Amino acid sequence: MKRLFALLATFATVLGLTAAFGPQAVAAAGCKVEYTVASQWQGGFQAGVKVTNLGDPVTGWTLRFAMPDAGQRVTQGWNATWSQSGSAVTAVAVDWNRTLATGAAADLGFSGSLTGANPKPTAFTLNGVACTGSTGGPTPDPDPGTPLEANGSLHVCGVNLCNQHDRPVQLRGMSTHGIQWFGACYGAASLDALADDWKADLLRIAMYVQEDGYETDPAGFTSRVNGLVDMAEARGMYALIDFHTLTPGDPNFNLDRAKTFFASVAARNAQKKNVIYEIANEPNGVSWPAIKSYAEQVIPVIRAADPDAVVIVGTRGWSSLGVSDGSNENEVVGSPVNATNIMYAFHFYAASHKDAYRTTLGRAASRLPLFVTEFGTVSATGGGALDVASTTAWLDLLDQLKISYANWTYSDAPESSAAFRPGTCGGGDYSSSGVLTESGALLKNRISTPDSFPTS
Ligand code: IDC
Repeated sequence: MKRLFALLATFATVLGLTAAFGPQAVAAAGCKVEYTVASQWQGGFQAGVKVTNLGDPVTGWTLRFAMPDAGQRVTQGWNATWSQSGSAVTAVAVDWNRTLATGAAADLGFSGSLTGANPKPTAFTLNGVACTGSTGGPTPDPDPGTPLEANGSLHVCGVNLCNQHDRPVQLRGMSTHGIQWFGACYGAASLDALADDWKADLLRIAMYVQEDGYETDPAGFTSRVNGLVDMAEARGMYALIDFHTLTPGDPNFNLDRAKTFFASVAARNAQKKNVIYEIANEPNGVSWPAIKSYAEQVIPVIRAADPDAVVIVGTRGWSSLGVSDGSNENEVVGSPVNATNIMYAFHFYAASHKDAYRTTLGRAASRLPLFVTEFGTVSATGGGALDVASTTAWLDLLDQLKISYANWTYSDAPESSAAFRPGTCGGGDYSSSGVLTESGALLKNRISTPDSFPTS
């Protein structure tokens, strides 16, 4: 036997195949699965499946597991292609998550039907290997401080947003509604709730330019925005200053106003670590070259006063990277804004924008730094039914790609995208569950989970 081995080894060396017989030949494999039931109701449930690759990087993967009984069925799944035969469930990677580096995770989920109790599935395997692993590592600092303390000054690193330790981070937070209409929603109590109960990292300050916004009182709106920047900072949150252009859709219509506004807020806030600038909410009915030209005139104004802050540029088709106009990210990749430390905005409304948009985002995320500065759980009108499955698919994808987001809206507007029930901002209670809408409850659940920002 020994002889045979020696012979084989010699043979291998001669053929230059030592590695094929050495320990390196055995690809390291292993995985960990975290299965969570997010919600359950009569006859159904929704579950999340986070699978972490603990072995060598894989390109293309299949996750299998066994439902405890065949009456428990996947009815709709996301972030993978799902199938079920008897009790055996299969989830195959989709384009945007087929590559899993060592330690990387894919977040999948599904809605299921249920006949009896809801015991956990068993026998999880990734590419045929049992998922028995644990990721180990140091336990996170029990008191990492506020998001602002943990991350400090932000900058763009490759396609990511990075913190003071030069490590990628994802900020999760909420957008105000138009501050000209819902000012009453942004006082000390509501921002305390956002920081303390929601544990949000980010407040987006939506300053409309038209519709009774900035153009009617530039000094007044500039000072309101600055006040909100300070309130966010005092609570350890980042502030995203959104120059909320919408109608007309060509940001150049507001070029002079943008220059005046950003020169002022950038000078006033240059020393702060918590400010991010979003220079045009949703360009629409306008070409990418026109948006790029606007950006290349506004960004230098910001840089002159505040050289190192992150700036976010809206994209074509209501910040859809052009998808809503039949285009895609190629126009930006092929002709990027001539500036550094910038990101591009991507917006979606979960009930209106689904797989085609997710596919574009997944592909674009490895080519462009992206920030979801606004999204809704409902239709693009801001109303209609909450789409839980699509919202969950989106948020799982954003978590996986470490893309920051702000949800429309932290307000009590009489529309289903609002987080609070109408009338909430007239009272002082932003904390009890009774004041939340369905959308608010879902978002608060997602945003309040621990951040575990990298600390070194
Ligand atoms: C909507 C508001 C609604 C308001 C309307 C026009 O929810 O109350 O009447 O704007 O100002 C966007 C925009 C955002 C929209 C939102 C929902 O950025 O201003 O808010 N939406 O329609 N893009 C896609 C959807």
